[in-house]
Amino acid sequence: MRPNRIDSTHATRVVIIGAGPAGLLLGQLLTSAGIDNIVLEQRTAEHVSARIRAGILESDTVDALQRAGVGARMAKEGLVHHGIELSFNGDRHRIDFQALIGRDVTVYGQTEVTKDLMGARRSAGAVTVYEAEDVELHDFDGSRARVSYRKQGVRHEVHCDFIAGCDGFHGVSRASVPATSKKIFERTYPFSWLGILSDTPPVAGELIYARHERGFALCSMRSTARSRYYVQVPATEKIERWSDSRFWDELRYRLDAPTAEAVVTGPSIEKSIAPLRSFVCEPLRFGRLFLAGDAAHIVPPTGAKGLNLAVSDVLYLAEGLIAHYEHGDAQGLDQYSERCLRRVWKAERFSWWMTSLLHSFPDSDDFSHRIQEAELDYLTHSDSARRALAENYVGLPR
Ligand code: RFL
Ligand code: PHB
Repeated sequence: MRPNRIDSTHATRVVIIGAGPAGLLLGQLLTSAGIDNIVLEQRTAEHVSARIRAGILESDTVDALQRAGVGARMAKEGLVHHGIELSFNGDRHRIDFQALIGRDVTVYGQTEVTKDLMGARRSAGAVTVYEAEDVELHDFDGSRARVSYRKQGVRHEVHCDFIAGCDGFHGVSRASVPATSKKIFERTYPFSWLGILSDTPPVAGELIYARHERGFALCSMRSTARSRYYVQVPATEKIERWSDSRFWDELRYRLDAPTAEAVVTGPSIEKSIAPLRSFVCEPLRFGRLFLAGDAAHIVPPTGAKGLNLAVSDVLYLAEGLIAHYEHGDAQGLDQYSERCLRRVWKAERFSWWMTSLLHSFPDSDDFSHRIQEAELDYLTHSDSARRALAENYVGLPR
């Protein structure tokens, strides 16, 4: 068999690469507007719908999912949180979003968002090709783009007007752009997050972000019966070294005493390590290719911004594509990159700041340590400082 032979050719308006939340939401918005699209995903549907990732939705993300017609289960099962708590120096300090800015966040797992979007796509009869191998992008700098892929040994090619690169940080879309056409901004951190999921009641009604000399810890949840906990570990850490009991001991060690005592332990049902990174690729548009979500930018998870940023990119992209198809108006697409980047950089700043505030840096000197303490002290005593945290955490306006 010749490797480059094309066995079948199709056409659509928009090829979406990646069936994560960015790709699936874009598909949902385009399908609802009558714009033909195909989603190409390299993994199986089961894999995509089982990945454990984000947990916190900004109120604008909740509204967007509702407007997109995928909010029914989220409205029933999502937990609305009016604030978060910071734990340090043996005490807990609440940041009351409602009192400070009159807004909330919702706890509803990315896994559930993904399942709701997959269900909507199935009901609409829109095409998703799972297990699409060797996806390649062609001619996106020309007058008509193409995407080729292989499925069960058969090579397909799809002709399209536009390609949406929604294939996450390790995807093929950004990698297909020549290095001379893009500028990369990046910061890596010398630590990762070790996370576990367990069917135990959460230790508190709201999330607790803890700073401790041994490292950061986070108490989160997926429901009133399912907890998600994280501890900071060195970037070189191996998951095999973490039994459940070691994890629970380390978590409790990093929390203030009353919280540590209240932790209900149990077997983990998932355990994984995620590296922390800040990353932005500029611009987000290359001719007929648009990057959205983690394909374009990454934030460390401390500010809970990644999924929310992916949703806001997709809203701008869908608006631009709908204006193009419905009114021949190119402005939204032309301004896509600039509009997204303005928001992206503010989320990058906030996520970097939350990370710097709450983690232990192995190379940190006494000066940096005192600055961290002063920042926490300022937060506990200033409404203005807390309001700045609250408005960023809940989500800046689009
Ligand atoms: P995804 O979810 O990575 O989806 C990309 C999809 O593209 C597919 N793909 C390809 N398909 C075809 N061909 C290829 N060559 C392909 N390469 C890849 C992949 O299989 C996948 O299905 O990107 P997307 O859609 O941009 O969504 C981004 C979010 O997943 C991410 O930002 C969040 O999970 C980040 N994040 C959080 N975000 C929040 O807003 N709130 C949170 O509370 C939050 N917590 C987190 C997080 C991420 C974490 N990890 C694991 C990094 C907590 C953690 C621990
Ligand atoms: C989560 O529940 O997975 C979660 C919550 C808040 C974060 C990061 C992750 O900042």
